[in-house]
Amino acid sequence: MNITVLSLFPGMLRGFFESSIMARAVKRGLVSYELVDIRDYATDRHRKCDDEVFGGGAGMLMLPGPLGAALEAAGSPAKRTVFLTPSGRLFNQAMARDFAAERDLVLVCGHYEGIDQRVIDTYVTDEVSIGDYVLSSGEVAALVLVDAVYRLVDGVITGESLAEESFGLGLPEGSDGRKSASLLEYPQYTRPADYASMPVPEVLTSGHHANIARWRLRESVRKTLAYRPELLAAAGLPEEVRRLLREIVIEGGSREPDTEDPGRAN
Ligand code: 6GU
Repeated sequence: MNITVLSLFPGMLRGFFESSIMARAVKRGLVSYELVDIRDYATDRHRKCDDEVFGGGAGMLMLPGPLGAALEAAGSPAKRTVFLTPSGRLFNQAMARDFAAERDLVLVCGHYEGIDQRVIDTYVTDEVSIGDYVLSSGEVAALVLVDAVYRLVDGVITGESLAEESFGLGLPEGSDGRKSASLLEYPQYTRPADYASMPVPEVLTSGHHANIARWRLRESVRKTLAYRPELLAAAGLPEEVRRLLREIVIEGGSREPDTEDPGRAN
């Protein structure tokens, strides 16, 4: 996959592409990237890239001239072209998979109050927001999108890791087409078994795989109910999950699970 990012502050992006798993993916030829400084496409001697908004209002807008020229040079709109904006469609894992299937991706980072609508109409194929809050720079949002997308490109991370996060809970597909999307991850522990007088839940050191799986599913349901109850409103939750949900609600949602209770075993 080739990723082109258009920005007024490409220095904000460079460190990400030169570090960690992304750096390795680039080295292995799985991902290539280009960081384009929009200011290089400004035509006046001040390299001006923004101006006041027609009709009035606070803030400045990015000029269509330099940005349009940069987009043209990047191959938009023939290539999938994403504008990062808080007024876009809310980003999710299904969109990440959709973008990961593209050979080329062009991202536009907005600054100031945004960009001229005519640039959006001419070059942008997707307007994407990463969440219901306002960031001062589209660069941070672009990196969130890039991170979610490139790791889904074949070979970037092991298929095993992807399979685990997608299917680990053995649930039917959620609305985004992946199984794990239905429930949040259960709590995890490593050595030592007793840390600061807090022992690891006993069931996890029991070696009883069925009980461990039951405990994890139950904790996932409990956590999802507490943090993301809307995920549980989805139709088609497996009967086992709905049963756990009823039990947790009756308990008040906070009681320690008792997986050793034979009455609760399947
Ligand atoms: Cl994509 N950009 C900005 N500036 N703020 C945001 C956002 C994007 N998504 C959420 N907030």
